[in-house]
Amino acid sequence: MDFLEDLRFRGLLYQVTDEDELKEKLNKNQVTLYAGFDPTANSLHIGSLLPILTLRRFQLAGHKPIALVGGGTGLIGDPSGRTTERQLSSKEIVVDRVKYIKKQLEQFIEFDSGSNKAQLVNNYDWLGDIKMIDFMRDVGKFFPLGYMLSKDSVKSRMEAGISFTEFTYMILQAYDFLNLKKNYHCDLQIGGSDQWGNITAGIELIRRMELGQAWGLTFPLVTKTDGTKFGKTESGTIWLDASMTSPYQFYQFWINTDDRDVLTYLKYFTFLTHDEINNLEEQVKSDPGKREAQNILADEVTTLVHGKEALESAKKISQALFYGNIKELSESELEDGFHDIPSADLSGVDEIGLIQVLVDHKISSSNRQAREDISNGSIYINGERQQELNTTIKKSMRLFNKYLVVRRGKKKYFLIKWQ
Ligand code: 485
Repeated sequence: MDFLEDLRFRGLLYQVTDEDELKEKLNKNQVTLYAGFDPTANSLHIGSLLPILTLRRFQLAGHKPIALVGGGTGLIGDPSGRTTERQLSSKEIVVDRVKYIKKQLEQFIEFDSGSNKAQLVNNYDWLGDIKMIDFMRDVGKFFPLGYMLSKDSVKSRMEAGISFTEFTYMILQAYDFLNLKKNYHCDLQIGGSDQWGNITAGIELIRRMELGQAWGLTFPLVTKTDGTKFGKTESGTIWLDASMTSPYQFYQFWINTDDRDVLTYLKYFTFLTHDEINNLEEQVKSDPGKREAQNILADEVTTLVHGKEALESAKKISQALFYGNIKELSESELEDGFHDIPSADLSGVDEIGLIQVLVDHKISSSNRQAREDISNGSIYINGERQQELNTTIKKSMRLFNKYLVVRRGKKKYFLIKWQ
């Protein structure tokens, strides 16, 4: 199938310059393309996954991706899609982040072999040495003020304010494209829809400097039907780094996808075929309760980002929490699974009555309720049902010498720790 048509099926085509020409070019030749990632944190997050996977789709179709890390632009700050000025990051911090981000990118795109192996570049390598006067003479002249002011990233900030620093960001990104066109034969830049202004600024600069034609392609911003922000949960951003968001939390994020979003995400974030995706669409319609599409989505994306083993462990934790067989978890699996669950530290307390625990930590709403909960069999300790009203929590009951998992009913968990 035509490559752009695959992107269209997946809902990944938002804006394209000269679509017909680009289509022909992609069908005829190997095209070098790039996407840029600014080092704004120590890890990429699932928002960056879409551009990374799109680079990979291009590579699988025979094209040559360049992943650009913004070691230079990261020192300036892109105003696109932001309502307020960014805090400048220190140079040391940015240098550090670049290292982490490079490592992560290498996980998703083939950098080592093939005629279309990817390249990793850092724009600090060319932006870092630019002389101010030269830059203003050689590049600045191609940027009429009216053109710059008409960009959304600037227009939307006229009220709230924008510094000269962020105002000039688009010129740096345009200069990157120019440089990659000149030195890497890069003809296409891709990015999220917030990048359209910066991408077209580059195309325009290339044209004005008579370096020929270049193309741009954006994909939509990922949204959630319930109106909340994609990639964030109550406990924060979903990062790609396993030490910042554990594979279990990552898996849970995808498993919890709304029925109304799951098809969109399967198209965006997996490499399943159109037939496989269409089948899952049928399943969501005919048997939504089974959550087959969510299961496949979570399996696919977790494997892609964290590997098979981490997926198995994430599923094991999920199962244990669902069925209550807590004792099957290793210490780290238990810690991972209970990361976001209410807890209390009872260090120094060797023994305590079960009823008191239930009342103290509001697991049951009152003394009377606690007794009732125990009698009717809805209280579990470490997965075992407790029906004795006078049960005492003893040291010997602790898992790994420091945890006690209390559950009320099917789902309500509470963790007690001893340090
Ligand atoms: O030459 C370039 C230099 C820097 C950039 C791109 C080209 C980075 C770009 N300005 C940017 O800020 N990108 C965002 C980032 O780094 O987090 C996100 C975009 C998103 C998607 C992704 O990068 O918000 O839409 O393009 C790759």
